[in-house]
Amino acid sequence: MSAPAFEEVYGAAPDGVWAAPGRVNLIGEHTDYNDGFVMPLALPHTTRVHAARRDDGVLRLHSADSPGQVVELRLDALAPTGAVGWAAYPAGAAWALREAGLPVGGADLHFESTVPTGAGLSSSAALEVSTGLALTELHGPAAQAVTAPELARLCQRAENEFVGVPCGIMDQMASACCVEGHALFLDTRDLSRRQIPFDLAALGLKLLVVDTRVKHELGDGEYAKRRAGCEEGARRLDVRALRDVPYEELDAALARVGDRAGPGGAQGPELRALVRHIVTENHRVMDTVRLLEEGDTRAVGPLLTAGHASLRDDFAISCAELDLVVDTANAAGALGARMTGGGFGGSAIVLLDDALTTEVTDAIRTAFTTAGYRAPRTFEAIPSPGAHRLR
Ligand code: GAF
Repeated sequence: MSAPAFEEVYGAAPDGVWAAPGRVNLIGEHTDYNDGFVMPLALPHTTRVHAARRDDGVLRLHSADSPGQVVELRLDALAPTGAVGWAAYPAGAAWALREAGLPVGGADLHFESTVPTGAGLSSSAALEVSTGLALTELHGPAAQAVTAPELARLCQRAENEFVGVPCGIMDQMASACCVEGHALFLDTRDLSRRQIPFDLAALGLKLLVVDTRVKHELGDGEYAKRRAGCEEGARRLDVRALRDVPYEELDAALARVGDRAGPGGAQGPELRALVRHIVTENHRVMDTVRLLEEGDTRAVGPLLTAGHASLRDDFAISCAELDLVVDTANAAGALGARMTGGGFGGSAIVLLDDALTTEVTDAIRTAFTTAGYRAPRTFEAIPSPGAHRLR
């Protein structure tokens, strides 16, 4: 069945259409809630919202994925309730904009998305940011004054407080601020950023995304546990966030974390492993930026693989399917590979010579079949624009 258009749902044409992309993260995983460094790039996969302004304080939401089900909410009654389901993301974005005092009113919204859900590719951020952009642009100059990073912050607040997921800022910043042909090097402490040219085709290289189709669920408590463990590590080291632990002082810092169990029951060795991942991962991001800026893109491969080992062994958020992608891709001649996003399933990325694409992809497929896993979905990560108005 084809998706019902805005007109069919609401009986009139929309005022405009906005799009916000999903993302893959090249490197810098779980560093964002430690005030650290990340380097995502936007995907060509977007959430598009067809939107018409309303001036009666009503927000109506409809998704092509749930045809015929219109969610109707009053803006002045929106409150963080721990509500589940897709509508919590756009409702949360509207709530956060209004909490920030922006003169955002009602709207009729119809969503269509090509961002795979539960694949670690930021479908939630795409939903929040597309909503935020549409609402601010529909409701006049005062609302339009919000900058892209401010919008990202508000969408993060929507996810943290309205939806109840304790995520960092990376996904919303990627969706709002990425630039076509570039990776976004972001300091998540102050949101300072640099767009790093990322033209792999010119170098005969490719970045593949392999969606294992193992569903990840950020809300299942494991993400929050890692976050709490990192915060405990920072407390023991007497720093504002683990970003402040210098790489050169890692051994001394690990010794200071000690053996005491943490508040959530995490043992000393587990806390030390979390700290080690964050400190080494921030260092890998800086190395990646340097290599890309020096034009030594091939040398980024081993950093990706080292990042994966750290996420698997120290942060303990990989899974058998993700490990199989990484090991198989590397054995088949890739330059490097790693899981990307929150973990516990979702997607991996593979950096490889373009000429090896078929070989590596086939090797991964065969390995999945042999292991009895569901066939993965594979596509190229083409660095695409951040959120924008389509018409
Ligand atoms: C998820 C979160 F939403 C991000 O904030 C980030 O922490 C990521 O996992 C891990 O790097 O996508």
